[in-house]
Amino acid sequence: MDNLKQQDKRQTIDLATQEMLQKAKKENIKTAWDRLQAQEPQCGFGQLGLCCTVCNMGPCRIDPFGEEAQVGVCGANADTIAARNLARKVAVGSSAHSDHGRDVAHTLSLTSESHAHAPGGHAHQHYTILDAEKLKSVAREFTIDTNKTKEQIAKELSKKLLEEFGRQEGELVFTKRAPKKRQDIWKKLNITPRGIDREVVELLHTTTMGVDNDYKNIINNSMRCALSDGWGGSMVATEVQDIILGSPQPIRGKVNLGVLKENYVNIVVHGHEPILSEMAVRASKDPELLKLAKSLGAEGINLAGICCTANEVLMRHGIPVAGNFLQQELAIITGAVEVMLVDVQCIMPSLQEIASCFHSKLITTNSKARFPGVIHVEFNPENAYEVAKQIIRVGVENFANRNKERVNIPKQEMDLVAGFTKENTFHILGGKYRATYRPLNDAIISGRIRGLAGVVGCNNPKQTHDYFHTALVKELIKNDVLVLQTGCSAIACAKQGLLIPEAAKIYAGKGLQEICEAVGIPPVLHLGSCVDNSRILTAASHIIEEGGLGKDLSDLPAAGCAPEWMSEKAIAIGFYFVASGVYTIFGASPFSTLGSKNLTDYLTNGLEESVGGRFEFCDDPLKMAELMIRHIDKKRKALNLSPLIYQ
Ligand code: BF8
Repeated sequence: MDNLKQQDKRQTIDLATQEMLQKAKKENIKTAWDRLQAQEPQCGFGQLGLCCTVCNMGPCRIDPFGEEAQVGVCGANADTIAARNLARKVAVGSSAHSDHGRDVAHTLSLTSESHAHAPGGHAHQHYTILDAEKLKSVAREFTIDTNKTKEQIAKELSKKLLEEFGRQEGELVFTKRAPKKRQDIWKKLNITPRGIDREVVELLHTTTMGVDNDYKNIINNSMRCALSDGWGGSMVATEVQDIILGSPQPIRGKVNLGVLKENYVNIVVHGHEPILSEMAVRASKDPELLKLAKSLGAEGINLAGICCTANEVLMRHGIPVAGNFLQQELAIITGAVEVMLVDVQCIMPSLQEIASCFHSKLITTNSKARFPGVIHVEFNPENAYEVAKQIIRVGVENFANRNKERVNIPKQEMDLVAGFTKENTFHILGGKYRATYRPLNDAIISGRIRGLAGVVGCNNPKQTHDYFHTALVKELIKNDVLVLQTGCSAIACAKQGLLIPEAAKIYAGKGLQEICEAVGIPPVLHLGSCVDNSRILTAASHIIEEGGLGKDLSDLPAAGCAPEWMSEKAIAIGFYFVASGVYTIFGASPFSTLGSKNLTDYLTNGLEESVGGRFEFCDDPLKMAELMIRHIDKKRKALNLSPLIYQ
C-alpha cells in the first residue's frame, strides 16, 4: 500500500464526464465544477463551523486564531456553536430520509383501497402488494395478526408505521432488529429513538439559542436523531418499497451516460422517492405512447435514471443508470434528454438554466420541491399512472424539438449487477434451500473474507469525481474485504466495472475471489439507494445473530466510509453508523468542526468509549483503505479469528 499520498488532480476519472465537461466548456455552460471555482476561497468560518446564525444578535463568528478564547454575543463558545451547527445538519439529513419513508408508508395504505381492484382498472396502473411474504414478516414485527387478507394487513401495517413517526414515548419497533447488546448500549446512553418526528424536532429545539450548551450532549442527542433515521425512517422506506414495488433480486443493468440513446425519446428520472418513477417505468411501456413516439420518428422510449431514483429502478427493473450526482447536469448537456423528471433531494437548482440551453424540459412533481418558472405536474399516489403518462407524453412530443446537431452522447457504458438485499444475500450465500448467513460468517471466520466494508455516499466537485470511491474500493477488495455499496458511490464503482462478477478475478484478493467465484457474485454488492443503507444495518444484525463474530455490531470486522460526501443526509447516515458501533471514515473535508478541538476530538476519539464506533476524517483513498483494513484486523484479532488464508 505504498504511494499513500497519491491523489488524482483531475476533475473526474470518468471518461464520459470528461467528454461532457469539454462540451460544456466549449458551449460556455457552467457546471458545479465551475461554480465551485467561482466560490473559492470558500468561507473559512463556515468551514471551521465557527459562524453562528442561530439568533438575531448575530451572525457571530469566532476567530480561531484570536489571542483569547472568543464567544458569540450570547456567550456561546466554539464548542457549542460548532456542535449546534453539526446537529442541525443531522436533523435535516434525518428528516429528508424519514419524510421519504412517511410518504411511502402512506402509499402502502392505498394498496388496500378499492381503486386498485376496481373493475376496468389495470393492476399495473396502481400500487399493489408485490412482496406478500415481506409484508407478513414486517407485520409480525409490529405484532399484527397476519391471518387475514394482504390488503387488511397492509392497512394495519401502514397505520402502525405512520404511528412510528408520531410516537412520543417508548422505542421504535425496528430498533429491536439490532443485537441485544447494542440495544442495551443505546438504553444506557438514553439514545434509543422514541419517535421519528420527535427526535428531529427535539434536536432542532435543543440547538436554538439558549438551550443545550454541552457539546457532548448535543452529539449524543444527534446520535438519537440519526438512529431514528437509520433504524426508523430509512428502514420504513426500504421495507415498504420492497413490499409495494417488489423486493429486488440480482439483476443486470448498464451504467453511464452512454445509456442515453440517440434515436430514442430519452426520459431521465432523478431524485429519490421511487413511487413516481415506478409508474414512469410502467408508463414508458404504454402502447399508446410507444405508438406516438414512433409516429414522431423515434425508435422508442428510453428511460434512464440519475442518483438514488436510478438505483431504485435499477434494483427492481434493470433500468439503466445515466450517472451519479455530478452527472445530472451533464445528462442534459448531451442534448439528447427530452424530459428530466424530478421529485425530491439532490436535484441541483442549476438544472433549470442548463435545460434552457437545450430543448430539454425539466418537470417537477412534488410540492416540496419546486423551481420558479419550471413546469410542475403535481403527483400523488392516487393519480400516479396518469401523471407519469402525462409527463412521458411531454417527453415524446418534445422529441421533435431536439436539435440533432447539438446531440453528443458519450460512448461509455458499463455492465453491472445490482439488486442485493439482506434477504436474497441469505439465499445466494446459503443456497436456495438453506437460507442462512452461515457461509458468509464461515468465510469471515476462516479468513477467506477479511471483513466487510460499507462504502456509500455522494460526489463532491472538491474531489476528483469517482476517483475516491473507486480507488478505495479497489484497494479494499484487493485485500479480501467484501464491499457493500449504495447511492452514488455504487454508481461510481459500477462505471469502473467493479460490480460485475468478473471483477473478482481482476481486482479481488484470492480469498474473496474464491467466494465470489463459488457463489457467482461480484466482489462489490450493490444494495440500492441511500435509504437502503438500512439494509446494511439489518444484514449486519443477521451476521451477529448467526454467531461466531461477536455479540454486538461493534465486534464485527467491518468499517464504513463516505469518501466523496456532500449532503446533510450523508452526515445523518454517518451518525447512525457510528451510533450503531461502526468505525466510519468521511472523505472530502471534515464536518466543519475543526474550529472546535474538543468537539473534533469527541467525534474522532471520545465516541468510541461510549458507542464503540467513531468518526475518522481522511482525504486520501488509499490511506482510507489502510485505516479501514487496520480496524478490520483489530476486530479480527479481538475475536480471535484465524489468520487470513492467503496472506
Ligand atoms: O441519497 S449519495 S448525492 S443521490 S445524498 Fe444524493 Fe449523496 Fe447521491 Fe441519493 Ni445519497
